[in-house]
Amino acid sequence: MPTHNGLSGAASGIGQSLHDVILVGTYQSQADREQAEIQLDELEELARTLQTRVLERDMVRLREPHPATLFGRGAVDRLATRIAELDSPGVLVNDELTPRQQRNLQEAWGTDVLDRTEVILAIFARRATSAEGRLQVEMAQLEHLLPRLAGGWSHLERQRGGVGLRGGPGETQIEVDRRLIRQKLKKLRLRVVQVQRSRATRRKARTGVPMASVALVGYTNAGKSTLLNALTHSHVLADNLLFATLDPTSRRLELPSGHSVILTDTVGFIQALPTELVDAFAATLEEVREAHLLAVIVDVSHPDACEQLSTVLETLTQMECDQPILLVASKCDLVDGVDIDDIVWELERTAGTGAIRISARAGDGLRALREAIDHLASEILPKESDAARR
Ligand SMILES: Nc1nc2c(ncn2[C@@H]2O[C@H](COP(=O)(O)OP(=O)(O)OP(=O)(O)O)[C@@H](O)[C@H]2O)c(=O)[nH]1
Ligand SMILES: [Mg+2]
Repeated sequence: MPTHNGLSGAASGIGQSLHDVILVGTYQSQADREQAEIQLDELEELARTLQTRVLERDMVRLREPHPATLFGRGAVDRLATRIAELDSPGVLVNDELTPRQQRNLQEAWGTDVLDRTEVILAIFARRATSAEGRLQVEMAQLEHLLPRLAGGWSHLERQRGGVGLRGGPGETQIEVDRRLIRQKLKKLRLRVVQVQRSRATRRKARTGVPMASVALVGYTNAGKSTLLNALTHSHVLADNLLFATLDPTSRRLELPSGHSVILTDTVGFIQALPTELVDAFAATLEEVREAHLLAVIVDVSHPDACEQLSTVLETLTQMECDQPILLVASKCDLVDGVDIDDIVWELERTAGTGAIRISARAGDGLRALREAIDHLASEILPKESDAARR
C-alpha cells in the first residue's frame, strides 16, 4: 500500500505486520552455546517488546557463515520444513544478515525474515512518539533500507501501480523508491542538524548557571527511568520493555549540600546497537556526550549483568565519552545478599571503580547515591565556574 511519503509499503516500515515468529540463534561450539542462549533470550525480549508471539526458538550450529544464506544448506532446508508446518510465521534471526542473505532466506522460507538490527529498528519505530524521536528513527530506517533496495525485492517490484509519485516511463518501483529515499534522507539530515543545534542552545542556556550535569546511562531495561523518578519525584515512563525510553528527559536534582545538578535519563544501550541508530540518534546521544558525569546503571539481577556493563563501557568509548563514571548497581532487591557481593565485585572489576548499591523500587541506597553525586559534582563544579569567570 502506498504511504504518505510516496514510498511503497515495505520501504517505509520494517516488520510492521509480524504477528507470529520463530527465533533462530547461532553458536559456533558447545562452549559458547550457553552464551548464545542468553542472547536468544534477549531476542525473545525484543520480540515481546515488538508485540509478536514467539512460537519456537531454534539454535543452529554455525561453523562458518555461508555467504549466500548465512546458514548451511541442511539448516535452511530443515527450517523451511518447520516454517511450513507452523503456517509460515516470520523469522527473527539473531545475527546480522547481508541484504543478499536476507533475500535468499526469504525466498527459501517463503516468509519475512528480519535480522537483529531490523528488530531493534522496528521497536524504535513503534516506540518513537516525539517529533524528534520519529525523525531520528525514520532516518535510521531509510539508511538501513537504501542498500537493501539495490538487489531488487520482489514485493517492491510488485507495487508499481498506485504510487502517486511515480517517475517517468521505464522507471521501476525500486528506482522510484531509491530516488525518494535519497531525497527524503537529505531533508531528514537537515532537520536532524537543526535538532542538534537547538539541543546545544538549550544546554548552553542551562550551563549559563554553573550546574553540573549527570547522565543516567546503561543497558536497556537497567532501571534508569525508575531511578530518575525515584530521585526527582518524576513520572517518566518506566516499564519492563526494552527501549521504553527513547527521548531524553532532564530534571533538577537537589543534593545534600544544597547544590543541584541536572539529571538526564537517556535511551538505553544494547549489544551490537545498530550503527544506523547511533548515527541517527546523534542529537539525543549528545546529552550523554556533553554530561559532566556518567552514572552507569547496571541491573544486578540480570544473568548477563557483567557483559551488559562491558557493552555499555565499550559503547561509551566508541562515542568518545571520557567523563568520570559513577557505577550504580541497581535492582539490588532482586538478588540475595550472598550472591550480590560476587556480582558487584565483578562489576567493580570490569569498571575499575567502586559501585553504589541501590534499589530504586524500594528506595534503598538513594541517600548514598545522592552523596556520591554531590561529592563528584563538587569536584567538577569549581573548575566549571572558574572557566565561566575567565
Ligand atoms: N525490583 C526492581 N525492579 C526495578 C527496579 N528498578 C527498575 N525496575 C523495573 O525494571 C523495569 C525497567 O525499568 P526502567 O526504569 O524502565 O528501565 P530503563 O533503564 O529506563 O529501560 P529503557 O528505557 O527501556 O532502556 C521496570 O519494570 C521497572 O519497574 C528496582 O530497583 N527493583
Ligand atoms: Mg527508560
